[in-house]
Amino acid sequence: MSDIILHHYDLSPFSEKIRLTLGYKGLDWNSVIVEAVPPRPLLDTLTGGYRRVPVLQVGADIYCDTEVIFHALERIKPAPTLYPTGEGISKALSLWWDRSTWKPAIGVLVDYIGEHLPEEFLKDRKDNYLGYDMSKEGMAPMLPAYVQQMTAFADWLASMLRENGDYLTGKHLSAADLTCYHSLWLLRANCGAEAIDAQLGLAPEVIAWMDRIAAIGHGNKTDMTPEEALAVAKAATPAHPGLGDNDPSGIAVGTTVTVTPDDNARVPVTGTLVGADTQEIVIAIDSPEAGRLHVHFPRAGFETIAQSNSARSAA
Ligand SMILES: N[C@@H](CCC(=O)N[C@@H](CS)C(=O)NCC(=O)O)C(=O)O
Repeated sequence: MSDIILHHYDLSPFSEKIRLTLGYKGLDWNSVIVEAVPPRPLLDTLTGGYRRVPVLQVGADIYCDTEVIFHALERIKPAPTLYPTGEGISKALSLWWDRSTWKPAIGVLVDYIGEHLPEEFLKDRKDNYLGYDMSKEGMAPMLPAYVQQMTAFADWLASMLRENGDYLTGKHLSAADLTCYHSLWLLRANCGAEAIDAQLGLAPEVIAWMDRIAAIGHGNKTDMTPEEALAVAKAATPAHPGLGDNDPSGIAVGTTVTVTPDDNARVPVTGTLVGADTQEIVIAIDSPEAGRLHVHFPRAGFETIAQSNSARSAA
């Protein structure tokens, strides 16, 4: 049985990035479908309360956020690489796309399907995730601006594809392709490809690139229940983080910290620092249900605050 477990739901575009990554790397994986609206008590036990989706689990190691999930899958199976032109360009493009297009994409999406979104979904997204009202009426006043933004950014994709080849950073697919694909996938899948292609003026290069990415597929998955995933975590021992005591702000291993996303769903996860470097932080959490787990986060886009005072002395 594969060690890789993805907690996700079908309509989640951030999950689609990772499903495609699993397909691209030819990895077998276990699929745990979670509710689109919390509560997700078993997933909360695994993450310490991080509330976004997807989450990757490998035994007792839990990876929160697609950036650190990319990295984990790259470690598990280095080839084909997600960083054919280096990590910097892929990560920078990914962060730009996710941060700049998420709200505009939601604005365009709800213009098409907003009336079908249940009240409890909208309330949850406003109160606990986005912090704004994503109903059709709530987003409508800014719709022209959302279309303008998406169109501008999609043009940049076209320019990259014209200059660089089949993929954004060159001849080979990178993590940036999977990221920049996902919100356009969300729109085309839910609103109709023809309508979105016309509204956002998607260039033929962008449409052909999306077709190439869609053709990757999701690889070989096996369904798993949340209870089975929890049992896997409980039976496993976390891997050595292998990052050392290298937090750039001087927080020492052994310190109690909170790790919180800096954009939305700002729920702090509390644990003991077990490893950190400039790109990743790993904290240990303990619970009777899952035993000891190591929870991994990227550094970009997250804030780590020491709660106990055991800062490393500056070298
Ligand atoms: N930066 C995060 C963003 C993840 C994210 O926003 N995911 C959406 C689903 S596509 C989400 O969690 N929505 C709220 C929820 O499902 O609870 C990542 O890259 O994983």
